[in-house]
Amino acid sequence: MTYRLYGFGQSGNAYKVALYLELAGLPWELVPVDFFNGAARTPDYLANVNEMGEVPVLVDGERRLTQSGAILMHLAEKHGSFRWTSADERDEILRWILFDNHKFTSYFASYRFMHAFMPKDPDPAIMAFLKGRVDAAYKTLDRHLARDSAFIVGEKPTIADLSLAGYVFYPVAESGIDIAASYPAIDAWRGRIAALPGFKPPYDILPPAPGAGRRP
Ligand SMILES: N[C@@H](CCC(=O)N[C@@H](CS)C(=O)NCC(=O)O)C(=O)O
Repeated sequence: MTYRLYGFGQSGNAYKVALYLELAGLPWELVPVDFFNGAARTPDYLANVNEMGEVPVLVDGERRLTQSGAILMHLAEKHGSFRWTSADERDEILRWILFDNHKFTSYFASYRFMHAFMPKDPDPAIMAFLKGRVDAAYKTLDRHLARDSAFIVGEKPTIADLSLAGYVFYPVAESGIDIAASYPAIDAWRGRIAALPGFKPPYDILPPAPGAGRRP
């Protein structure tokens, strides 16, 4: 069985799933989504692919899964790679995946999208607000990694790491946020992820969709 993943290169949320599939050595193929030309908003997509109008979507046989966190939980449960080893660890992983979805990925992805991929220049007040939220979330993870462990939950990588790593490998020019300069513990942690066998950065796994914004 070959997994089918709906995604595109600029989507760090799709990258989270693609990275799992690559690192776990599972067979998969991309269903490219022409995102910047509205492909995820068509009536057909909403009715037959994802009612939330989002990528990623993973097709696993008869099942169609959405939400990167739920997909990662499903894959870890099924295949064992990057899985929890106890109920407590599972709770910790879920806690960090929720933090990622609500704060860490969410604000960064919005900021980057407006910085690089919108057709018009963004409103400076909105950018200032988002930048403050990005900084708070990144500082939270930076403190956690500086204090606690090599990976997000313990000394081995789990799906929590793959989730939080969704957006940290894109070129600095896309967001204007230099992780290496501002968040040293995150920078060291992403180096440990990049050292995992089979690792590839986002655009080496997923080709970018055409038509994105005005820069870089
Ligand atoms: N929490 C979701 C977020 C997915 C998401 O926001 N994907 C973006 C692309 S990276 C999207 O499809 N956005 C469409 C929209 O927000 O309308 C996940 O982790 O899968």
